[in-house]
Amino acid sequence: MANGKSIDPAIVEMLQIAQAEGISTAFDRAERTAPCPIGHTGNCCRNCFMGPCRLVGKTTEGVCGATLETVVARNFARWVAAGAAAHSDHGRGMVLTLLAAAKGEAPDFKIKDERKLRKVAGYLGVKTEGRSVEEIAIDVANEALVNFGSQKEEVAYLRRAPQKRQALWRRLGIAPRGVDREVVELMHRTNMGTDQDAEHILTQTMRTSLADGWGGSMLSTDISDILFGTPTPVAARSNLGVLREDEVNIVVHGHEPTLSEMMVVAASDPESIEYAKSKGAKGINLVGICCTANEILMRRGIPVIGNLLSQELAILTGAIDAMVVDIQCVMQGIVSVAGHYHTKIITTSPKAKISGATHIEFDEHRALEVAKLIIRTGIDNFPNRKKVHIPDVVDRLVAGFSHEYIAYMQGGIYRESFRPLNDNIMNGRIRGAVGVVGCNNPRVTHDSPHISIVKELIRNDVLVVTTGCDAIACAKQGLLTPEVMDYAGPGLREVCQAIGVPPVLHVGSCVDNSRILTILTQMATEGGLGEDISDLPVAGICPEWMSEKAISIGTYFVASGVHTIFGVGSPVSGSKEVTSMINEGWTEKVGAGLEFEPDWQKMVEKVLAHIDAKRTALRLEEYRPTRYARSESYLPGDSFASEVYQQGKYSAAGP
Ligand code: BF8
Repeated sequence: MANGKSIDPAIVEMLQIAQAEGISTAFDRAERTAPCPIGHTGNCCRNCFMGPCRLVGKTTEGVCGATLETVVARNFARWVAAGAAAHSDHGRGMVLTLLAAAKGEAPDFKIKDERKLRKVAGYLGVKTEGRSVEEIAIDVANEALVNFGSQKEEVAYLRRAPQKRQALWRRLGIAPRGVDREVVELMHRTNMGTDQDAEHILTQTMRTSLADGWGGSMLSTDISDILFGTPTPVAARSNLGVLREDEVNIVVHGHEPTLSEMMVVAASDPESIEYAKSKGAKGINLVGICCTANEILMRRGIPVIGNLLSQELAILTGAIDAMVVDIQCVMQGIVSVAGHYHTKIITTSPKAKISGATHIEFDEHRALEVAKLIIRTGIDNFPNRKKVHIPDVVDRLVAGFSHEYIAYMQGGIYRESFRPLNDNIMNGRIRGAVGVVGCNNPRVTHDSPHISIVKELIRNDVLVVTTGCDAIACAKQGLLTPEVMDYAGPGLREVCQAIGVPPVLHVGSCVDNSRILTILTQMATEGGLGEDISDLPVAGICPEWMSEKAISIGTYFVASGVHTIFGVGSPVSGSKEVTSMINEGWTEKVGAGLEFEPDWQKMVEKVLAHIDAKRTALRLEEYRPTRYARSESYLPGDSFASEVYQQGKYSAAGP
């Protein structure tokens, strides 16, 4: 049963247990539930009750006369609206926490990164001279809220993009106003009987996605850094093997760093540890799943035990005393899986409850108190454990590559820049760079496309930056360790060795894809690689996507000038016209297109061809794989045999 479902050995092991115990997970639900063939390709219109209309076979228009293009474009647009709303509502939560912290109403939160606060104040036009940190923070938070709700003004952060890109957005009429307005307008336009021109709908779709990427998400990243610290490299461990048989295991799962950061504090509170000991445990082991894990991994080195498809299987270990969830990517199925074990599922967001779960609402005004209560609830559950089975699978990793650190690592405090990266792309040591991001989807072998693509890219001298569930897949397979350098192409390896970083850089959670926009802007403005993001030899890949959020990210990557390819399947394949509008059409408009390609090898081929075409257009050195690292003193595979790499066992797992 487990065969072919995952390449993660811990998940394969747990799937066998699920089968033996007769417990249903997303893996077998996916097998039982074939995708709806009409909705899958975007052909189903359910925007009014004259339908739903299924535009298949001879039916080429809905009851209202809506054409296939209109229906497919509207469906795509609504995915982007929902994805942008999710990221941005999360971002707004961060801003409200900053405001409460600065006003002294959320005393458990402090401003950790004053330098970043001042930088963000500069972007938002907030005065800093002669003012206290709190005064600046209040104005920054209020200005950020104005940006969320801006009715006419462009989002302030657009000014962080390359000049040429800003001018293009304004010319095309897609420079976004506040994300709240753009999302509402897109929902309005796709309401029955409003915008009925596919291309026009898709243009507003780009505008909405930009309000996410350069608005809601970028603000979320920045405010999280101000509150919790801007990440710098940190060593950590991953996968289910970090669960402890003799400690209280508490998993945080979801997306918001506010609760998870406070959980880190509460879990190390001596009183809580003593309480855990009074219940027979040796201590408290806090670990994470999905993007909230990425947040506390990047800043605190808290272990990450899995990505989207790990959430139910983790419970099957019988070792999780509490799984604490907030928002997004939390499967309802965890409650029924937990019903077979002692695990308590605790929902915490006022926005998200799950029937059958325990709800302990998080309140930033008394954050530590609530976090301690949650920890105590987990501890109280420890004596109820029955059979425990923890797979002996652990890997090591290095995370924490914020865009600030990436600039710093290329020259230190006095000479930080993107010059070395640009120079090495120009001379061909590095062929290009790719952001590999996004979800898991049980319609493909769990983690397999992620890992195959990343390995193939670094082998071809392509620097990889990663976020979200791709980053966690890489973490679980040792691809975020310096050892993996041995298997990078020779030119890329030389550069990474000189700087002292792995060839795969974990830059954060999904809202932190905004860090990639900043990195690309810095590359475009550093000089030598054109003047706009669309000139750069770079691309985006989302191999195992499933979420509306991923579609919003893909669209803002493209609207920012990054050609992007998604795996799994296409939600617009029902219309050739829409498929072409978002690829060839957008390439003409914004210099980048959005493609869907289920075959991972073809994705890599396309991306490499795209990178090489950009190199040619820039008149850069032709990429030659054997040109660099000719010294015989260091050869690929010196430390590990290549069979070891193929088996994915190249990083020696720590305890
Ligand atoms: O926001 S990568 S499955 S966990 S949507 Fe979700 Fe996709 Fe994972 Fe993070 Ni992003």
